[in-house]
Amino acid sequence: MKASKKEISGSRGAAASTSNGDKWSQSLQSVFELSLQSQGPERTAQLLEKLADQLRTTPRASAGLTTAYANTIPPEQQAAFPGDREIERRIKSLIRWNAMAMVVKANSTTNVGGHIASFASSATLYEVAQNHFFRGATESFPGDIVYFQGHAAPGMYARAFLEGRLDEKQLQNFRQELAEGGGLSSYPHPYLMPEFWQFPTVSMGLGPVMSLYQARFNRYLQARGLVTWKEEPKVWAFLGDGESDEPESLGAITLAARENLDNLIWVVNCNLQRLDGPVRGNGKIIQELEGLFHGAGWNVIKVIWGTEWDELLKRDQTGLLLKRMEECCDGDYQKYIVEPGSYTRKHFFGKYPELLELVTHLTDEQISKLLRGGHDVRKMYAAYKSAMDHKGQPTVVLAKTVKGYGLGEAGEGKNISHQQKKMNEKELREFRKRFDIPLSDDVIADMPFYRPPADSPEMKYLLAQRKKLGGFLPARIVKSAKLDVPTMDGFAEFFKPSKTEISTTTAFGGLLRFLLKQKDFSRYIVPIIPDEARTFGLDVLFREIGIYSSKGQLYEPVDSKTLSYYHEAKDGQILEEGISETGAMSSFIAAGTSYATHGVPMVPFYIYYSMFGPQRVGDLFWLAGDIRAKGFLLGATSGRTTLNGEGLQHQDGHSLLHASTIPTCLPYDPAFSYELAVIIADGLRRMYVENEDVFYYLAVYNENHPMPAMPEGCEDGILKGLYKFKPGAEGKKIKAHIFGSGSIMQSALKAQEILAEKYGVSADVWSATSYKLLRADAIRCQRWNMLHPTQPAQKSYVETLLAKEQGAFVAVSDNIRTVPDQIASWIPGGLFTLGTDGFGRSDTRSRLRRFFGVDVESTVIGTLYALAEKNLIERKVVAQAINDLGMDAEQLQPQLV
Ligand SMILES: Cc1ncc(C[n+]2csc(CCOP(=O)(O)OP(=O)(O)O)c2C)c(N)n1
Ligand SMILES: [Mg+2]
Repeated sequence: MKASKKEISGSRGAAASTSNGDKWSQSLQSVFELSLQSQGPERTAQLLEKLADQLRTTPRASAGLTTAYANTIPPEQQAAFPGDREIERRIKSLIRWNAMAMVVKANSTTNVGGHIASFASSATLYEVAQNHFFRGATESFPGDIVYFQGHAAPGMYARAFLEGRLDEKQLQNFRQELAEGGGLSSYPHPYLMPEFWQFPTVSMGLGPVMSLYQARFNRYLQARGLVTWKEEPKVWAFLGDGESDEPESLGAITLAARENLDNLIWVVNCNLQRLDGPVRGNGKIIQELEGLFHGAGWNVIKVIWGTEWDELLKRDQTGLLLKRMEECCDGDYQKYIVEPGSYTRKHFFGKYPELLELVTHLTDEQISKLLRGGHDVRKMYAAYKSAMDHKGQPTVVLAKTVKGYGLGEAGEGKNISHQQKKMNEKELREFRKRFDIPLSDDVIADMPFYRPPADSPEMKYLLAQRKKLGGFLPARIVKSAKLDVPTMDGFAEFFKPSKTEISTTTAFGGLLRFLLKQKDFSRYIVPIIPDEARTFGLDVLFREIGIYSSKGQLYEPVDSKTLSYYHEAKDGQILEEGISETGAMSSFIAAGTSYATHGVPMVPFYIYYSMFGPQRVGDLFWLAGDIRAKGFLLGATSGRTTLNGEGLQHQDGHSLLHASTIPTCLPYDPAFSYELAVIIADGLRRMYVENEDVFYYLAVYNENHPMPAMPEGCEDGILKGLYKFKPGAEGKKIKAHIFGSGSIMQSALKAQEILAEKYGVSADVWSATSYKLLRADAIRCQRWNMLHPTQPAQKSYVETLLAKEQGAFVAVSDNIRTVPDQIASWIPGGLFTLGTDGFGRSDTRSRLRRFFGVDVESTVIGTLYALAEKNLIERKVVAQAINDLGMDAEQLQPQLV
């Protein structure tokens, strides 16, 4: 197809102004070279910077953070591709086929879902890395750390199948993990496939942010001398362009530049589409991301065009091709994929007659096959090589691809591509043809998986490349390593009564400092704080163990003369994350999985403002379970009424419930120092000696009160979740039981006295350290009993413990009632619960506790009411108590709906 004469003459203006532009560009180039010669590079840089500043303040000038819509690496600077392109193409095609077949097969008989289009677009991004860059773990190298894009999981399974690591049965059972013989998890889940996946990624944004903190944690481990690597592993994160919209994806990228994390490489698969449609139909996501990453101080490598475009760009003397590339928006580029080559000729090249001229030698078919950079192994290799060699900055590779590449009519570049999981026979045949899959017509409809014979060139090549690179990835290899943790006896000093009244937060500070003094153990501790150390009285640690900073301390801190000055050090132990709970939680996860990632078990203690825990970053809490993280999370300033002045957005009465929802999390609500000590001592044993993959959530409070001595023999009860702390007065006929926890234990203890003195009730006070653990145990028994109806029933711990107790049972806590109610079904005669449902507000503790109904008086009245409900006392006694204790029956209540 040729452009008409009229069209060519009509565009002279544009061409003329471009050649004018060329002259300017040449003049500037010679001034630049002259300046370099006479003034030197530094002075030239200053001059250019000055000019750039002027440009930035010129109305309508660009911010100067983006470059042309072209590949960052020009062809002449491209590292040569060292592989065998043809064999790699064949391997990749087989992986494409198996990945597609896995999803389509699963959906032919079930509705389990799956994705084809994401991996179809990123196959080359992974294959180049697998054949040439990702290094597996060896004796002397820890292995590169790779965050695989969640939706590309079928591609990773398909490769592992060729590698002989997964069998056909497993592929057959993709997303059917409960099927006979087991199956493959939908996405990367180390909890479900602990020998395969290392990092969960599918909740978008979490992979990217974790990778930043992982790369920084690798530096921390090195700086503290906990690892010595001859070669530093790279951290690779693969993400989608749509995923970049998540605040977690981009919100912390400046950290990587600030910390000079040249051990970090991000690859953004810019297929221009997300789930519903284009990522930036009216703009260009690659340019937007380039500007952002440049602004954040990253090295940016754009891989937009495949090799065939080099020739066209070279031949284009007018500059119009680049201009045309820049003026099209992503919506246009998507259309060029869906439409035939003739459309691209007409609408892309056809805008300028000179461009039509440029492609007259190409057929429409050839035009439609002009590749995007992310599908060209040579371009991707050059980009990765450059990223690997880059020093001083993290690198992001922005690779342009096509969503659903190769799916043709079934979903290439279409808005429905993401959801596509079925293909008809015709589409399967086309796919087979396009990728030369050696399967015959009569089997194609069955979509058999295909693995070439072991002695085929493909298999030999694939295995040889991985062998050269040290082994397979992904792979999660846990070398069991025990820590020399202090035993329970070692904590004896915390089992004694405190000399003064203290809070459980202060008690924790003491415990942490004690642990930091344990010779062979202390170096494995990672204290993590998001800008709140002073709130928790932990600022003393600044001087004692230092705050990690890759730069040391380049200034004299204003408080250098004080005892706990702000001490930053290259080998500092504290990770002071600033105001980023997401960052701090990512560090917790990096440290808590170090036992698996690096074979170095680290013990994170992440202490933070309770309200900004699971409510703020709950998805990362959930992920901590999936990734099998270990460590201690401390929700400080816990309790809706214990933290009093801060009000509605700060007062937390529900984190314990959130934490209870995470299967591998052990949530505790200790009331006393010794309970905290017992829980931490046992946690260290379970996680770092028994190697259990669990983590702890501990609620700690800021209210000072006496810390009693540990009663004899209560350790087991503390750990299981309930024990009798203080029996009620003897010689009283009426019996009750109050479960207290956290700071509100104080209400229970005072209520116990009043009940005995004024109302003749003997109330035992129990410390309920973990309702979730009690419930978990009860549920286990209940399910067993249900399924073994004719056998003697099992009895849970809580049922056994309370079996002989009489009277009424009451729970009181500084959390919503749902926390204690978790065990209500197993309490003899039911449980009456007092809690802090509703929004917090600022006031004194006593007024707040009266308002919510968890103060001493409310506890007394609640206990009497529970007794009256059981006809164990008369109702008028309750009314009398309301009167005696000055309770306003019509007082303001927390609003609940
Ligand atoms: C936090 C979160 N929100 C939503 C989703 C659902 N989701 C799965 S894939 C997807 C689109 C992904 O687009 P993109 O990041 O561009 O990846 P691509 O498949 O195009 O490579 C969405 C919205 C998710 N997995 N995680
Ligand atoms: Mg996308």
